This record gives sequence, C-alpha cells and structure tokens, in this order.
Amino acid sequence: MDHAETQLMALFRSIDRNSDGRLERDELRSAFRKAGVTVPTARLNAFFDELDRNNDGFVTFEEWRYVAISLYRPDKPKHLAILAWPMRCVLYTHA
Ligand SMILES: [Ca+2]
Ligand SMILES: [Ca+2]
Repeated sequence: MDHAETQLMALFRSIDRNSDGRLERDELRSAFRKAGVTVPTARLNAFFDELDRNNDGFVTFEEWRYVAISLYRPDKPKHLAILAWPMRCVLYTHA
C-alpha cells in the first residue's frame, strides 16, 4: 500500500464505527456531522449511491478506494465530479 492508500484505509476505518468492514449511510452521515459539515440529505444520498457501486446498501473498502482514487485521476469519469466536494470535505477534515 502506498501512502494515499494507507490514509484512505485509516479514513475508512474511522468512518466505519461498528467495524464491520463496510460503511452504511448512517455512518457516513455521522462522519460528516463529526467533521462539522452540513450535507443536505439528498446530496448525502447521491454521494452514498455513487460510492455504493453494486447497490447493496453498503460501501466496502474496494468501492471506497475505487471512487477516491478515481477522483485524483486527470481522466476521471465525469459522473464522479459530484463526489469531489464531499470527498474532499471528508478527506481534509479527518487528515
Ligand atoms: Ca460499518
Ligand atoms: Ca456496495
């Protein structure tokens, strides 16, 4: 794992409050609240749905990693642009 990935893992673990290895909508909501960031529910849901690529209601580290890494690629898929802002909030406030 490189540095970025180690940080992503640390962040993922800090959001995963019940430590079951996956993120739920409520865990994500709490993470934003803890970071002092107010996210409208619609936006949070859109963010979560984008992270949850197989739509099983949970975000695994693989899904989390895929999206986070994608955001830093110059050729990132356009639809991921919606994630840039919330992801940055989470990444920076936890750093
Ligand atoms: Ca969890
Ligand atoms: Ca999933």
